[in-house]
Amino acid sequence: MTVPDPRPAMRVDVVSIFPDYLSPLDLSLIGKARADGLLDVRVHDLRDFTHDRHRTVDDTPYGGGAGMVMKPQPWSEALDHVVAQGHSGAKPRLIVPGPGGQRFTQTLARELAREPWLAFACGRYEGIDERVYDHAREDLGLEVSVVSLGDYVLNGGEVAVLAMVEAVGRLVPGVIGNAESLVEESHEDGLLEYPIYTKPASWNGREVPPVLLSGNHGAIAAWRHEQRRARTAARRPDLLHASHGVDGTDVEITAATPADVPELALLMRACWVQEAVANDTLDIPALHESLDDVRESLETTQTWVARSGGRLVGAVRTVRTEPDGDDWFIGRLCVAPDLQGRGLGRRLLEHAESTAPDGIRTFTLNTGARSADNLRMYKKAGYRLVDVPAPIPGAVTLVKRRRG
Ligand code: 6GU
Repeated sequence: MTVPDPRPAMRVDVVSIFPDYLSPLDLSLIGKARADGLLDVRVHDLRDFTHDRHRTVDDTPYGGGAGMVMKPQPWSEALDHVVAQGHSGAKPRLIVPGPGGQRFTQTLARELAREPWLAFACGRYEGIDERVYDHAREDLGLEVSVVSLGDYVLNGGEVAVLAMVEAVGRLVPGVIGNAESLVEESHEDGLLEYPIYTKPASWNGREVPPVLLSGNHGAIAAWRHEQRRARTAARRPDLLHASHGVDGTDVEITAATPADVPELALLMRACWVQEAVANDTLDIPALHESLDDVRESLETTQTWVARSGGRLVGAVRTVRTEPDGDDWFIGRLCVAPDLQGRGLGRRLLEHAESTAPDGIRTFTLNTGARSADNLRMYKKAGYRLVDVPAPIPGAVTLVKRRRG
């Protein structure tokens, strides 16, 4: 038997003129977490803090305009009451739901789940007198956040509080038994979830995708990842970070300009640190290129940059080996570490070859003798190791004849 922790993991206070609106917090997982003592949720009626016969909470706006404004006095007394219940200086973080706030996201839900105490102030009508926010911040010393569920208007904050308490509460340790189910979810890593199926395998003439019945876990993982990517692209392209969509085909290759230099230098440093590790040496000229070196190289070579979704994801440089020679040198071919192995390097290589002027008969490049992935890609692209000493220790030279 487990002994319940005497202190709940999180306390939540909600102030509203419709306390009954929050009764769903007694149900389901959140209700169980309350019963188990993991969440201490207390709902307060704002009208209990009025002093007139009609229990008035609103009045007309100064300066005119539509609708009514929530009066400062009941709100300040309600917040004072909530804060007074804290022990030894503890204070809640105050969340005011409203369409004018910062967006409520999984990231914010995670942040709020780390707070020991949250207080929600549900506004109605056009909102709460601005001085209530000042009172909360300046007199009570609360951190105040206005938070919106999305770009649409609700009649009040109560529905939003239900959503936020559910999203935050389920992240509080112990509320959900299987912590793994928290990880494999839409939004947890920036992509939407893959489609899911259960028995029977054939239902009303509709089949479960065969790969899921194959028992091939690698194939299943690859299929699910592709489903997530495609679904996110279709439904929420705004979520699709460059790194998820890039497959070597949706990149744009353009001539590098001085504006590319800072990003280019950073990308090159990242790529050549990787090379330094693979080849166990710091003696690689590319690794030591400074910002100024990269800037100057734009004048002495033709540099190309690959961008995807605005992000610089690869680069390559070309130069005629001898002023009037027939060899085209391809150098500094690099691809962002998270995007390697998707064909982008090959595309940059083909681009570098395609820009060679008439009279070029061979392509030459260098790479680390132990840079296995690079060597494999270059050989597949038709390059052959040649017995020419490379200009750099530990490097090898590869050559390819131009076709036609
Ligand atoms: Cl948090 N409150 C209200 N009143 N309307 C909203 C909202 C919140 N989020 C979107 N619309």
